[in-house]
Amino acid sequence: MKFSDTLFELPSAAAPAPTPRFINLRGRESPGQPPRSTVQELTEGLMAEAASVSPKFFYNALGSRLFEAITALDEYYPSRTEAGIFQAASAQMAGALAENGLSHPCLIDLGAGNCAKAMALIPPLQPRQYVPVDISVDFLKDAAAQVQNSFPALDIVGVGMDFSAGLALPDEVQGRDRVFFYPGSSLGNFQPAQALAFLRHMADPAQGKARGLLLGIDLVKDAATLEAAYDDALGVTAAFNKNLLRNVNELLAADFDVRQWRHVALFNAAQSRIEMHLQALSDVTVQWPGHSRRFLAGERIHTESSCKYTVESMTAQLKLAGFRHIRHWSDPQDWFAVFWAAL
Ligand code: AVI
Repeated sequence: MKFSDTLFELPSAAAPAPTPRFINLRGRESPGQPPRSTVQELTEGLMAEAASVSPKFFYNALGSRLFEAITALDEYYPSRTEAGIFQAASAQMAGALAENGLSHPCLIDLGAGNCAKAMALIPPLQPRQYVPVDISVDFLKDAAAQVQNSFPALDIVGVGMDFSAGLALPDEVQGRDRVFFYPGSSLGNFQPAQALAFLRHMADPAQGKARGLLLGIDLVKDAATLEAAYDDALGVTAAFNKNLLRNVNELLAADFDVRQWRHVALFNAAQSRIEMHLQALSDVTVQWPGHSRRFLAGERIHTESSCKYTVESMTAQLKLAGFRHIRHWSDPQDWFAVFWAAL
């Protein structure tokens, strides 16, 4: 049977889809017992003069669902714009991969979430192995099982890990023909210098072992459009931002009162990034074991930066990271771009 026949074979009643393999590298994270590094990282950020919490702490189970809701909002144009680009150009993308000898790649989906974006790319890209990776383990397990249901013959290895800390993937992930799929402008959540380091790490033959990268990135545009995308009328993004405090409460046994904070989103043009903050509505003292922090009214916790690139600035980043054969596709308004970059 040809590869394509087995990949798209429908599940029959007699042979239910297998449960995909799943490797959890996140360690034990029951409430009250997060890894020591998590406690340390959160404590350092909250105790800093300019307090901050990494955006990775948005994504507990509720946060992942709230993010899914954000992607359906009218104001949040990145998801639908990127989906339109994939729909229009996925055959050309498959052609670009094939030109680089990657007709049946190992597709590594960074921050896979509900795996919906990759599901649409599996038919045109025909991966030999699909590796969804996410920090939100339970959410990912369910999503990987759904992918397996749709593609019963596809080799799937789900990996629960914080890939912002490194890309050392388990041995079950094939080492050759690796194509990283990093959609949704998630690279924008790193500062440009960190983004470059991450791209270099991906391309390193001793680390990520990438042969190619499919990258979705949001482009610079007018401030009003950008700010509306991060401060929607329904308040979903505000809930997503404030839910981070609930996650911190759970991880640190802290006592943030969500009602004492307001959501702030602004475009910092000088740094070409949207910033999200939580701002104290009045003086508040927050406590967790061994620590206490007083925030004055108006003081902020920086929770996310979402850097916006131009086609030129992202091309330059990819070149600096060692990628060659770079091309991109964008929408008619040039609001978003998908890059293919091969080594
Ligand atoms: C996941 N990441 C690319 C989103 C972004 O646009 O920076 C997260 C997000 N934050 C608020 N809305 C969406």
